[in-house]
Amino acid sequence: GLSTERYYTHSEINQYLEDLAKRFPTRVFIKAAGKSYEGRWMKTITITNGDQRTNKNVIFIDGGIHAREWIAPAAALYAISELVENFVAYHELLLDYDWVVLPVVNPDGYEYTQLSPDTRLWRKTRQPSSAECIGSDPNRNFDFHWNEGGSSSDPCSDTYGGPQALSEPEVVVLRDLLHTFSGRGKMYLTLHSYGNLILYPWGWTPDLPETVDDLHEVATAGSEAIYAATGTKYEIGSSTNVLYVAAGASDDYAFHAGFPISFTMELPAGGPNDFDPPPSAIDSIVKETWVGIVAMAHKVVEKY
Ligand code: 0X9
Ligand code: ZN
Repeated sequence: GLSTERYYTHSEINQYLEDLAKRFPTRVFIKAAGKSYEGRWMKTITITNGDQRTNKNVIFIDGGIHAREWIAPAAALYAISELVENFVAYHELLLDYDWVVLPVVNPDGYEYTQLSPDTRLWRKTRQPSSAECIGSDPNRNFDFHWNEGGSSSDPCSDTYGGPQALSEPEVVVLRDLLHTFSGRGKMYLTLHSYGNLILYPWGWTPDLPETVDDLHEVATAGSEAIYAATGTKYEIGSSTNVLYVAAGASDDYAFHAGFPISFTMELPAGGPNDFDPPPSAIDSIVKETWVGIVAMAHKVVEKY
């Protein structure tokens, strides 16, 4: 089973996915969606109830767009472990829905942050961005209102949007994946840290989407469930209004691509630099996050 007592390496994460597929071959499918710049496989896991129905609705979760936000892949893995290893508890959430999870969108960056304390706070990809500097911010690199706010044009900055939209291979992989669910994709959830926020579109403009009431209702279900379970408070609202303008992010892209519900969930901070909850804190954070995800999924299943 999954350990919530430590952070996994990227290869351990891929190995965990493969092991699940071996143990539960009728319900779990692995797809190699593409490769990162440095050649690491980006694998998705599709979790079904095994009824072999195709064209079900889809809930898509990713984590690890930002390298240093280790709690995000950990929370994605916990979601996977619950849905697969404890699946009788989630009967309704798998009846008309498949769940697809990409636990680490930026595996090169994730591995780089695990190399040494000096590299622990790396955020970006690892593709050279200029003669001097490495990496673009994958969450500024999607081709929707790209470079229209909240991105830096300095290749050495942590929020460099890239030389052009979709310059990062990992972003192309995620973008292409999102399009394969067009029509079926009902909720897109991207896990980040930190801040205790459930953010919905838009992140490129202060204007709110027409369907803001639906977004707010589903987000509220998540924050209320978490508060009831642990007393942790999450703030909800549009990315621009609650946080800041940041165009070219995956949540706006997924919403624009047809997911009616699209959230960035900023998980709790921890550790000396806020991006490093100690291993002893993983278990409670990922369990609490899962409570919120389940509540939001129930709302989605009821609405769509
Ligand atoms: O800035 C980001 O990419 C996200 N925050 S983080 O601290 N994890 O880097 C927030 C993204 C919110 N969504 C949009 N602005 N579209
Ligand atoms: Zn982030």
